[in-house]
Amino acid sequence: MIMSTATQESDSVKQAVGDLAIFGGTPAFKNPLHVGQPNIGDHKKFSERVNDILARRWLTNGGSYVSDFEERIADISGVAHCVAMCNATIGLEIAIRALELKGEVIIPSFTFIATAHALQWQGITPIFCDIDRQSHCLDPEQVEQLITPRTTGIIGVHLWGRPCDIDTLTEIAARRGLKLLFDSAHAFGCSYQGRSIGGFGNAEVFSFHATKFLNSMEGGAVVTNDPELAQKFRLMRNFGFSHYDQTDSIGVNGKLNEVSAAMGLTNLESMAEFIAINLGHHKQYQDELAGLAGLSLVPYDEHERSNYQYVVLEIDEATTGVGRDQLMNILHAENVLARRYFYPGCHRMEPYRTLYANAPVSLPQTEFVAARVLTLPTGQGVTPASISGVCEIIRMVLENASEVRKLLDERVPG
Ligand code: T4K
Repeated sequence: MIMSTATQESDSVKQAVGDLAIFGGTPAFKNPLHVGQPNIGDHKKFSERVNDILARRWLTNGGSYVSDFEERIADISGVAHCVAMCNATIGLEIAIRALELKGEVIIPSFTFIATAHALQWQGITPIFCDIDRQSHCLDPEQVEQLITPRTTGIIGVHLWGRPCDIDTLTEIAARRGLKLLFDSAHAFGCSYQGRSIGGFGNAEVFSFHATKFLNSMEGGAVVTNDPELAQKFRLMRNFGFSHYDQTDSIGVNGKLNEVSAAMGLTNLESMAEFIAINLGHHKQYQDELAGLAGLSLVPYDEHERSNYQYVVLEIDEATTGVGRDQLMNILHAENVLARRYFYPGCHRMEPYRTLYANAPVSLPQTEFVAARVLTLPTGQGVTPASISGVCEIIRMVLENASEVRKLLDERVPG
């Protein structure tokens, strides 16, 4: 049985703009309503597994919970090899090194900073590419334009769990002799043209961080159908050790521990319920925010499998009359901690803003999307009543946009 951790209900009805907490009213939620609250499976089963780990005194380094977890992830993703990692960032770093990427690698700027850091950390230049305005993923046309003699690879990111244009990227990588890696941190349990995410490109990297659809508290995995590459990942994950006292390559400590694997295994048993909850929440947001001009919810393709982990609003300020940041500040005052992932885009964050200040490329779609998106609370920790509370606030703000805007402007001196 899954125990709900939801404690918040919206208990302050907003009848007038003056009731909004940002203007002095009582916050709608007593406790913060987070984006990214963990989905947690059966507490009892998890405890039993932890007790077993303690009794057997095997905590990490080749433990049986990690190998069971790897088997299950490979099975669900339809790939031959899964190498569990302590997090996806280390997974990306290991995959990048094992694929022998160097020089320049093309990535989207509109992603979590770890995608860029995993390259720069190893002295490889991330070349920031624009995204497609609809999919929020790499624009293959610009990828092609950015290829230079120094380019060794492409990293696509399946943002929000919605797959990139995998076919076109695969074709470009093959034709131009480049490696193709996918940052699939958001996309465990999702599909592309009916095939599970995990088996595309040279390798894919999942994140099992607490905030992800499937979590092992901290954790990740690199998956591939290439046995030699998988062996390289395994060696690099454990300092390069192949036997006692023998290293075959350079390596790092990327190992997942047994308790994290136990958490991952426990949560896998509730995967179907997590998807059902997320899908229900997504539909509820869609229904309760319907008809608000200038506001749209990023859709998931009904013909594919999705984990629905992100509820992403796009706000067109010219139509709504209230900007994304204004709406976010209003929600924060109500204790709804909506997030503007992945603002302002990696190219505008340090060290990249300074390092590549003169990069010639323009990223209009990235800038456009990064200025509009706002992610809303979802997942097992959020109740339908809380979602109704969030939607009521958004609706009342947008239906009274000019009054809200006027009051907001009055708050800023000058
Ligand atoms: N590639 C992509 C595309 C990614 O999105 C990520 C990670 C990675 C690579 C790297 O994966 P990992 O190395 O992390 O495995 C969070 C996560 O830390 C990060 O994993 C994730 N992406 C990113 C999108 O979100 P923050 O800075 O938002 O974390 P934080 O601490 O603000 O947490 C988010 C919200 O979740 C908060 O409002 C509080 C809530 N929360 C968080 C935790 C940890 C809880 O309620 N309980 C919790 O235990 O980065």
